[in-house]
Amino acid sequence: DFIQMFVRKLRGEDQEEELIIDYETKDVNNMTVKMPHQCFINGKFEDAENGKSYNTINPTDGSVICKVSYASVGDVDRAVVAAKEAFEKGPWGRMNPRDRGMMLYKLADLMEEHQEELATIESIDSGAVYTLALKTHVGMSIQTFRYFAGWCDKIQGKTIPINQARPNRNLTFTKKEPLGVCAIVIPWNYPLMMLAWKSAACLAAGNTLVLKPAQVTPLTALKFAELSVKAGIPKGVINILPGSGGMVGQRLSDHPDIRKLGFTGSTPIGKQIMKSCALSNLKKVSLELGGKSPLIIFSDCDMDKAVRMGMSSVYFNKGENCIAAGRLFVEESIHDEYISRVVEEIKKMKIGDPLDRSTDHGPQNHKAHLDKLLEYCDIGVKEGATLVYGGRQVDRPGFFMEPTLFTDVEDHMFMAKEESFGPVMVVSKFKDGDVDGVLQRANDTEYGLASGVFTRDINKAMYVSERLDAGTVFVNTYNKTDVASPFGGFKQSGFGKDLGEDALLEYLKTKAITVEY
Ligand code: TAP
Repeated sequence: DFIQMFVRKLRGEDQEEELIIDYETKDVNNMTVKMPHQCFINGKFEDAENGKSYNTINPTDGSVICKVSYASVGDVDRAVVAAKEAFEKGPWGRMNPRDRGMMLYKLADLMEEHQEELATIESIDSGAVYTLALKTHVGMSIQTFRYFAGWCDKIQGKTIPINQARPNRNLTFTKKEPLGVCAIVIPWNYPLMMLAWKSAACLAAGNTLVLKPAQVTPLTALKFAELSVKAGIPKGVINILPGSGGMVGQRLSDHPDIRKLGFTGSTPIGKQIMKSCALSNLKKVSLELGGKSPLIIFSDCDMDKAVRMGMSSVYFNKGENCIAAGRLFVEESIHDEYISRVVEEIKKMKIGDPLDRSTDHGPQNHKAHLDKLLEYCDIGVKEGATLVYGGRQVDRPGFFMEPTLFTDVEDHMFMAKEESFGPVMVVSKFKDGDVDGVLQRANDTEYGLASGVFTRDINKAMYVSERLDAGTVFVNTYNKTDVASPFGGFKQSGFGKDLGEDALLEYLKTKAITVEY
């Protein structure tokens, strides 16, 4: 078909060069998954330069899935050379934007064709419940590529009436240009989706990239690399390096030929990255960092909805969700009823194998994270918060934690301030009718990623959403992110949006050209 012809034309000399992949295969979830496990540099899968590898672990039972290449600084440097060459001299830079869009659509189609395989790999590598992995982790990744594919031929500048336009005949216009080689560093909670959110915007803008997945969840990123070759994306445009943050991530931040770094992860690492980006070559950065998102539930809410969505605001994806509600403020008159309704619902949650279609709650992503969550709960108990439910590891193999509920959490406590990033609902009461008081407490955090409010009073909802100091406000809903809507935080939750047109602009620079005629 046309795309295949086009792809062959673009690949030119490379068309005879077949992609060789040393797959790890596994029979799981009623299918055979084929997983690339090596570094992906300049269109080829290859071992790390120093031959090192590490094990990636299945959190459902703690078993080793396979060995994965452990990239070194030398691998980063080779990948950056390839990305620079692809940007400056390869077909990617010369291609017209509509054709670039076609390739990204093709990539999205291939991801869809492989969605069950991708979701299965995500499920075994990250512990994501398969049904959610299919719908959200993989489903939204596909939508993200389609959305940004559509932007490729709509990247436009402006004509600007400068003062000299008359009587001299001058014309100023702007062009939006790609930045060049971009680095992307992502966390483990939504491995493929975080890749998609950043890479799709980056590629649509015409850049090339070197991406480091989280060390604990590298497998869907490497599968994605394989699909990118099948979609005809030219060599060097996408490079994927599994490895450590301290080495690969740090080198990407320091590298003199990288012009932008897109990061999602913790606030302390974000600060370190920004510093390194500044000191090396002043590369542009965008940072999606931690959160402690407040959710305010007023007594005039739709109780059923507030219970259902309040639960998912915390327990969605085992709480490993950047916009998870880190603290719920419940109005005093409904507090006790709300808590007993939540307990009732927690008891119905099915904890188990994430590949089982009836499972609601899978294992935490990795062992160190589970340990940190258990310690988080211990601190809560020691400080005097009331542990109403859970707080323990589930007695079965793997890294499972009980969905947990704390009440009587006071403002000075560790739990009220620090993010858990796990299935821990942290509830505080507020006095009936005290809208300004609860707003003040909700905003008393250095984070500002997301927030939410439940009330049937539209005026109260508007008043509260105006005053919540966060990049996202959900009113009578939660977790409703969409590829077309900008996503990102205020304050120490970072800056620079993912998704929507705003994300595209993060990966473009503006050139002003003035002509006298
Ligand atoms: P981090 O420790 O910050 O790790 C994130 C990524 O940065 C990983 O790939 C990590 O590599 C890498 N990294 C570590 N040190 C680095 C360095 N010196 N230079 C460059 N890269 C480095 O976060 P995490 O524990 O994986 O993820 C949990 C945190 O991420 C939470 O705080 C959560 O709020 C935040 N998060 C935020 C969002 C959004 S959208 N704001 C989304 C998801 C998660 P390794 O693989 O070696 O650790």
